[in-house]
Amino acid sequence: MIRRDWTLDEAGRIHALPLPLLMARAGRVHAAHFDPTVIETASLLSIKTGGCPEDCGYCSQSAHHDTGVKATRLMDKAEVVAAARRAKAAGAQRFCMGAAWRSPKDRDMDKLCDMVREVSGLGLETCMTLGMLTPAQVAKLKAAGLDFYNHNIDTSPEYYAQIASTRTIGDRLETLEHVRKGGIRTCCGGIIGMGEAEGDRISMLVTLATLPAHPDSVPINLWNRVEGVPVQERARPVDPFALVRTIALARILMPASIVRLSAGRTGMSDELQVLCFLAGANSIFVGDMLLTTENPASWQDADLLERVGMTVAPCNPQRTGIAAQ
Ligand code: SAM
Ligand code: DTB
Ligand code: SF4
Repeated sequence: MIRRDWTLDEAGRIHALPLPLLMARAGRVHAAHFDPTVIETASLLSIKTGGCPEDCGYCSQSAHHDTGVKATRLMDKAEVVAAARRAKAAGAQRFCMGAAWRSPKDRDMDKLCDMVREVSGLGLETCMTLGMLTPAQVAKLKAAGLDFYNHNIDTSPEYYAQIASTRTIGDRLETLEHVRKGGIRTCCGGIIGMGEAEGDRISMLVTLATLPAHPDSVPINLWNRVEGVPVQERARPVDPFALVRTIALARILMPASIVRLSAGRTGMSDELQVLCFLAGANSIFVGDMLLTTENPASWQDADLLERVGMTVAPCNPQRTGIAAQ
């Protein structure tokens, strides 16, 4: 059953279960909605890097922080399509194009829509993450065939002001609403390891799980350390079991959503990644790079999945996209 009436109290009690009980519950929910041996893969490309006007305290691409990331212009379509071809050849099912913008300029929309059409034409699922969108921009991307839009809430409503001041979590939720109402599937999650409290992780997941529809994909990022950003001062190492608990709670609260173990895998042991899969994560980013930071090499991921008898395939395609309406 898909519920959207979770309370902080109830989620907190689930999160606090002894780990074997939490894992068993998450495992049951996972197996009821997905084949737990199957991992979905997505590939990321930064189509416009750095120089972003937002001041997100965790991000290497904000113009407010001195991180050494060089700002680039929006890539040409041909370059993007070539990268998508390579991602498909490497086995990715979804191609996610990210831009370091607060929101796209209307003059860029035709070019972005052309990219969506061509990448879709290769037989890949398309995803974009471009910052805030107006309903008119959503309609254009939808008409071009965009499958998913990524727009994370990043942390709890309570902690949000500590990590960004140029926007509110309400702004994020507004764009998500435009995307949902415009008929594009939503990808929305957050980051842990930015110095937030355990309660913030629970509150972030309850915020997602009580939206008018659960996000179709929920990326859980472990903050990938970048030098020169304010979060550096706040960040605390995350207990591996705290990450597993976050994944398990996401799986239990949003049973039919794809839960993606996203940034931060380079610092995780094989065993921790597999614990996250057992807790209900069923997607990863593949390819050597995320946007500006590193990701495990493809051979490492292939080797890991093979050793534990897991395979890469579309995640029960008949079930994806059915998250609570
Ligand atoms: N500018 C757009 C936006 O903010 O939605 C799209 C790109 S932005 C880099 C996409 C997401 O990447 C952010 O919402 C955040 O969750 C994640 N992210 C950024 N820097 C990160 C880091 N150092 N570690 C983990 N996740 C990060
Ligand atoms: C998401 O939740 N994680 C991805 C994707 N959505 C766009 C981005 C991770 C970025 C990690 C930091 C970097 O590479 O700059
Ligand atoms: Fe810009 Fe997105 Fe980075 Fe925030 S997370 S600074 S909006 S690229």
